Amino acid sequence: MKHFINPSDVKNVQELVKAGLAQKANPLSHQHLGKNKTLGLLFFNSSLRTRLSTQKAAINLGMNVMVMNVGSDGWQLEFDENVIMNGNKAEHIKEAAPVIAQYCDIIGVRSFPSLTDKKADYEEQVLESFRKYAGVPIVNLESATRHPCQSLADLITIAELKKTARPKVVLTWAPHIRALPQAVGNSFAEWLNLTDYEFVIANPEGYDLAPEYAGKAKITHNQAEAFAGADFIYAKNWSSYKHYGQILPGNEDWIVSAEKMKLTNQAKFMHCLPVRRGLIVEDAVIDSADSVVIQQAGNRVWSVQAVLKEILEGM
Ligand code: SN0
Repeated sequence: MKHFINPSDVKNVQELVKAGLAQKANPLSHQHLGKNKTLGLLFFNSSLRTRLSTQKAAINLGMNVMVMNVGSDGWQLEFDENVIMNGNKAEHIKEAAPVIAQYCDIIGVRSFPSLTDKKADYEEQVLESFRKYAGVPIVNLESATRHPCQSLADLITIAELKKTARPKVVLTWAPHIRALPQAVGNSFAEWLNLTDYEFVIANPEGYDLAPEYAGKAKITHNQAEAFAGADFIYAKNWSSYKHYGQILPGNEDWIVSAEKMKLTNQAKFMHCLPVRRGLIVEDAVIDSADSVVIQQAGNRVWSVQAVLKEILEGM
């Protein structure tokens, strides 16, 4: 693997899931692989799990780690080509990326979408510019349209917990007060579509994900129908793709409730976190024995450790 930006960078997703489980069983098995290698983590946005789990995975692999909140501590970066830089952006990505690459063997980047410029967001201007100008492997720590480290951790979690070969997995939209990216939903769908699990996406009208991400999933606007017989309920809010970046009125009743969970096949409750209790999910659900959000977050280490290991092995 050279980069880890989207699933097409991965040779075999099932093998990567297995590699994650193997790292979990034996975290220090490759602790010399990253010796004298430096991982740079660049955050344009907030992070808890991504930052700490990636740092932990790198430590397990013997790497050195440098972290920078480039969004708040760095110069504002220009990504457009052929512009006169007479605004508030002091540095161009054409200099910033190759400079950082001289200090780092691998660069991880977190950059959320603008949610105003659909074209730039869906062209992945920030991540693709790093890929183009850094010349070292790039790891996507949540970009405008994807969160592959999360999705790989989610597949690892489902692999650990599934009771049948082909569980019914439901991605359900849930309400939120802020306009959030589609990245987690997009990415979960994109990766689920690479398994043979039964996969249903439930969301209100106007909230369909971009078709290239929803892929072959069954899409329904009827949440109760989706929940029926489900083995996994994965809750996530996202703002509208169609009415780009908007929160559409209504739909507060899409909260994941204990009542709705009764429709399922005693489904496990999943969420990538951070989660807003009382909006996305009732306390009774996230505090129940069927909630696996903590295990899911724990698996973030093994997901990114499998990715870093494969990149290091290819260097
Ligand atoms: C991010 C998102 O993409 O939805 C990160 C998820 C891993 N979530 C948020 O920004 C939540 C912010 C909030 O106010 O609840």
